[in-house]
Amino acid sequence: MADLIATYYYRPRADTTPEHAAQALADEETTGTWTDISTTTEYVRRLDGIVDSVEPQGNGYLTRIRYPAEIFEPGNIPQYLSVFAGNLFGLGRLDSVRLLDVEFPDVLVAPFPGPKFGMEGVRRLVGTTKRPHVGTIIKPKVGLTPKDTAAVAYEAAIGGVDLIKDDETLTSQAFCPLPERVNEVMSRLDEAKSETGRHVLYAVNVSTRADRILERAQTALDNGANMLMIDVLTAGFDAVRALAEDPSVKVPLHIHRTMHGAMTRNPEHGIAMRPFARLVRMVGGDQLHTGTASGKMGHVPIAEIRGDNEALLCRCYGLKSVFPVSSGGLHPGKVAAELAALGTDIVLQAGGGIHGHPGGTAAGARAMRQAADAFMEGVSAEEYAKDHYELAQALQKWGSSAEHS
Ligand code: CAP
Ligand code: MG
Repeated sequence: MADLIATYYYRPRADTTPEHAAQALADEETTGTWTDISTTTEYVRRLDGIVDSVEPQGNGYLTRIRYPAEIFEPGNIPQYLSVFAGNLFGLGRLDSVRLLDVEFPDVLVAPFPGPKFGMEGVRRLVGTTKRPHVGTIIKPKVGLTPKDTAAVAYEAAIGGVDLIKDDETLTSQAFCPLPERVNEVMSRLDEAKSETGRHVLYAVNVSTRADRILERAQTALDNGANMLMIDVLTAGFDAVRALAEDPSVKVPLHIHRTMHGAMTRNPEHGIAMRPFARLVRMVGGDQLHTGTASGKMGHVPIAEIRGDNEALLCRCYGLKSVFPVSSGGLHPGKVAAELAALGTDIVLQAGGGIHGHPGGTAAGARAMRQAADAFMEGVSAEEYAKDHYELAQALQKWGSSAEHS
């Protein structure tokens, strides 16, 4: 049985050598504790964590820790996390520690069916092959009634988006109960479909308490939902899994990562996006936010985002690929920079960058699609804007730059 290997960046406390600090981490998460103990019988030693390597990196060190696969209960994500992303973050012998990546042995991935649709399945539903998908988040993120939410969705669909989604904080509050919202939005999307012939996805945020998530998903499906959304870090990996593995859920799952910044943002401490991306693929997310090259959120090096997207797209473990989502502070003037940096197998989302368009939501959606079309045709946004009015208006308002918002 192959082992699980986790890679960490860390800084040891001043009175601790790098080797001792890495060993303390391996011990804490496997058979050891802070002192010798009399209860460690010899046969337990096969479960010892092994420090494979320690090398200098930046202000600290990089270590690869080998965890025997037998330590893990196959298929139990909370238990996996408690080992390679558990107590170690609080150990006093380390001033800081960041989990960078995890290599899973086959035996620990085998219990997971992975995405039901994956990128190819989502593309098939929408009818695309190569071009990036364009999506929008209904804004304002909270406050609209179901009818007004549906009116915004209709405008976005008419303008040409492939995907409309709830924002991460909208679930089923009194001002916009989920059943009415889904019902209204889906009937307006039907209207748009009869006018344009295009199938637009609506990702309904079903995040809620663990024991009610299936029921809520069912309510969304009963009201016509053709995609579901889960806030994976606040609802939990098993919330996604419960939906992915339920045979009655026959729609793709859009995965938002709200709260990730608490763990991913500090380059010296926490958890990088990579392990989360791998877990989301295992539990069955069909598309996942991984960040932008030029948007409004914290600036992650582009190479890191590319690596995260590669973890979603690579041929591995026999799992379908996950559609990466680039979102946060995007507008038509940033489309070329995103596609050049991250490739065209991507969902580009814009909330403010569509609903803030001077011509309104439909014009904003058109401008985003025009910017994507321009890139696919190898033409600059400025050139394309000469005979695409909505794009011209967007560039006039926001400009076109690869600088972060
Ligand atoms: C984007 C967004 C998303 C962020 C999350 C927001 O809206 O809806 O939640 O993209 O970041 O509320 O900010 P705008 P990430 O287009 O109006 O910015 O995808 O990096 O997790
Ligand atoms: Mg949002």
